[in-house]
Amino acid sequence: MSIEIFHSACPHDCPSTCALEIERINKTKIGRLRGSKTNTYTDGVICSKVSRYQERVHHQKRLTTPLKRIGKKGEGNFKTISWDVALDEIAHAFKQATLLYGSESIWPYYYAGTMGLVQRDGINRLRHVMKYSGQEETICTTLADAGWVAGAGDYLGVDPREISESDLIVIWGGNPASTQVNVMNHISKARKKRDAKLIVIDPYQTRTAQVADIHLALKPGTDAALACSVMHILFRDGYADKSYMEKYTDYPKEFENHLQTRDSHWGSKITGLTVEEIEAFGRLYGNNKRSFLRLGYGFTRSRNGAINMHAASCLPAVTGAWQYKGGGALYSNKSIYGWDKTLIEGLDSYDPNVRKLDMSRIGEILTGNTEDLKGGVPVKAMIIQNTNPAVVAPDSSKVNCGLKREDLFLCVHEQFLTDTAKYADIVLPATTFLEHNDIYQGGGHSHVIVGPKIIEPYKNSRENHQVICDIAKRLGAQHPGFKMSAIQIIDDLLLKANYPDSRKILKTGWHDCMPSFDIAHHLNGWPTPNKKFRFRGVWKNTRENKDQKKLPEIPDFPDHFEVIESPDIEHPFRLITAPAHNFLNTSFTETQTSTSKENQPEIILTKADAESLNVKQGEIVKVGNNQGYISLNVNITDTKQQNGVVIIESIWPNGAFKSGLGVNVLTSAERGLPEGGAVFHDTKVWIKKINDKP
Ligand SMILES: Nc1nc2c(c(=O)[nH]1)N[C@H]1C(S)=C(S)[C@@H](COP(=O)(O)OP(=O)(O)OC[C@H]3O[C@@H](n4cnc5c(=O)[nH]c(N)nc54)[C@H](O)[C@@H]3O)O[C@H]1N2
Ligand SMILES: Nc1nc2c(c(=O)[nH]1)N[C@H]1C(S)=C(S)[C@@H](COP(=O)(O)OP(=O)(O)OC[C@H]3O[C@@H](n4cnc5c(=O)[nH]c(N)nc54)[C@H](O)[C@@H]3O)O[C@H]1N2
Ligand code: SF4
Ligand SMILES: [Mo]
Repeated sequence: MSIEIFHSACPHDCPSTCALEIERINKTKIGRLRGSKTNTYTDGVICSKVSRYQERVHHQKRLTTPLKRIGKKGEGNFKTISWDVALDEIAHAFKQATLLYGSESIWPYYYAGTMGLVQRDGINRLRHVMKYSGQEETICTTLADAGWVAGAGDYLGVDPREISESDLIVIWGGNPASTQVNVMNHISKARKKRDAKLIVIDPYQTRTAQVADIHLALKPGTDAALACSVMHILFRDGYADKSYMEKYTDYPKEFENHLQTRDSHWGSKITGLTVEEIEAFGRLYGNNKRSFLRLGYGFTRSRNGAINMHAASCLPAVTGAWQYKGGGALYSNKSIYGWDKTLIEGLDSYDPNVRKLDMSRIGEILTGNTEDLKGGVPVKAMIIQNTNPAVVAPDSSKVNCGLKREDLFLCVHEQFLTDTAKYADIVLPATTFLEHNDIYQGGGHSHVIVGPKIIEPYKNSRENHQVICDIAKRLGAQHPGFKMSAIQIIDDLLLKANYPDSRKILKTGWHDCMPSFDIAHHLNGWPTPNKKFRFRGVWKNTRENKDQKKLPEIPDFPDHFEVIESPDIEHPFRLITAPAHNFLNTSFTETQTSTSKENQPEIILTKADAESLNVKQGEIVKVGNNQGYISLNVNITDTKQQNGVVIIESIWPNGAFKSGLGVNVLTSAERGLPEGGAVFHDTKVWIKKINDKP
């Protein structure tokens, strides 16, 4: 049989959403995966972990059949059962919980293990029709979203392909060489074509920072201070474009006054950068109007992260860089698509009176914190799709304690027996993106891509959509979406958005939704009520809980907001838990190549810190705080990382650690300000040599 080539999209949780070309060897086997050369964003480049996807899709540890727990929760002992028995048990458990505690005692829980709109978001249709508890999706983008929208109003920025037209690229708090690889390709083009400079703002030397012209290794959580000092320089030295600001921004004069006292000496004290480093950044930024700011997520994962995002997003509004090709900023383009997701998510059944639970506080929720439960009933039953909270959610000890509850019915629909699946009463085997139909949108670019079913489902695995429809049927849930196939839903979605249908998109591979230059650069006005970019950020607080504690007031204008966990005598270090190059969250931790490349969990320490702790390269240390501790190997660096800042690249499965739980034992489930959001890089810790007492 000859090899056929199919177009698809990478479904993983990554802003690249690469357009793929996939070799099909036969109906059950794929060959190589390549980045599409004709897609002008992907441009033939994908990450290495996905290019070896055969290793994941044809992995011998893929789940093959539904399972029922026979051992203790978390032990991982199961017997095989049929789909009918499994689905009946789930329906029975959900009906029982509803009968005894009400529909809000059921909490469907999901995240973006697949980014396909039908397979990922269909769980919400079941939720809304059945009035099950809602989910506040706070684990990833909440803080970044809040900070961007505070100024810019909506998620629209410069076409990332314009990076190749830029003279200066600033990668702020992201690590695209590992987390969004094709950005690096567009940067190389700008460097070749225009001799563009690359600045990377990151507390440690990532692979992106390694290739930068300038690496600003600031203290974590101090980005607003850096942004304010740079803007002070822009105003002070005549780089500010006053006529742009007059037309396109609010309160420029007041903002300038506010920045008067935020000079580079002030910024240096807070960020730990030198005055010279800050001044040089200000000059370079001011002198280059074709400056592209690529704003990542990493620098927003602190209690003050939203405020830091807003501060950084103000830079191009001060210089007026938005008016130039290759100038301006991109955080996300997710608002350009204009979807009507009523059919996918059952939005016509949405009831705002049903409580919404914060997914990042799953530990508190499952262990019965009444504030987190919004004063309502305990969670008694869950179905989890596309996420692995036993490892990825903050405050792991509490999360695992909650998942262990004997009175919690847990169904996990998964491709692998993850740490979360091990806690399940019923495990269901899931297809991969190669085995089902779906549709994907670029977050870091502007393409809609249809990903067709290319090979048959592995063994007895089923797609999310089918599982949700099968459960709905047993519960008597009524909605047109439960009676349609994934491809019918995709076509309805495309039709309502006035895009070509799935067959047409499959022929060309994708549909590019990028708005015109003028719209993307906001030259007809900003998507805010008065059409102006807001230096004075507009914040909302969506927390529905009436008894909430009074939150600290967010400063009127961008400023350093001192609400982060600062090191203290007992906890002298500040920890960042940045993504590992060869994993994608916990995905790919099951493939041998990725784990052997990552080798083992490590903590990256500066030389001076290692000396003060009296530890050597490769020795094992305990790292802890009031939530618990983990043990791992020391990796000493002599890069620009500041003393007192430590890094653990993540996210290793719990079993990679002696204590049986991983790095999120240390991270806090406290909500970032002002609307929640997980604070994965905002943690103070102590470090002890293994032979010291903890
Ligand atoms: N290889 C790989 N790729 C991934 C992922 C993965 O786990 N591995 N995860 C995927 C997901 S879900 C997402 S959301 C994206 C995330 O991708 P990114 O936008 O890159 O965000 P983060 O991964 O959280 O962190 C990026 C960088 O932020 C830095 N950082 C931490 N704190 C601060 C700070 O206070 N200031 C500044 N300036 N920098 C800081 C970290 O050191 C890290 O290098 O990547 C996706 N792609
Ligand atoms: N310490 C620390 N913790 C973090 C982060 C960090 O930077 N540091 N990053 C956070 C961020 S940004 C995020 S987004 C979260 C992400 O965390 P998760 O959403 O848990 O991401 P993964 O760990 O990749 O798990 C996704 C799971 O979905 C499964 N899956 C994939 N496709 C399908 C499908 O079609 N159907 C079904 N049923 N299952 C499927 C995969 O097998 C995989 O086990 O982690 C967060 N946790
Ligand atoms: S870079 Fe991201 S979207 Fe592209 S193939 Fe890798 S994981 Fe998938
Ligand atoms: Mo994420």
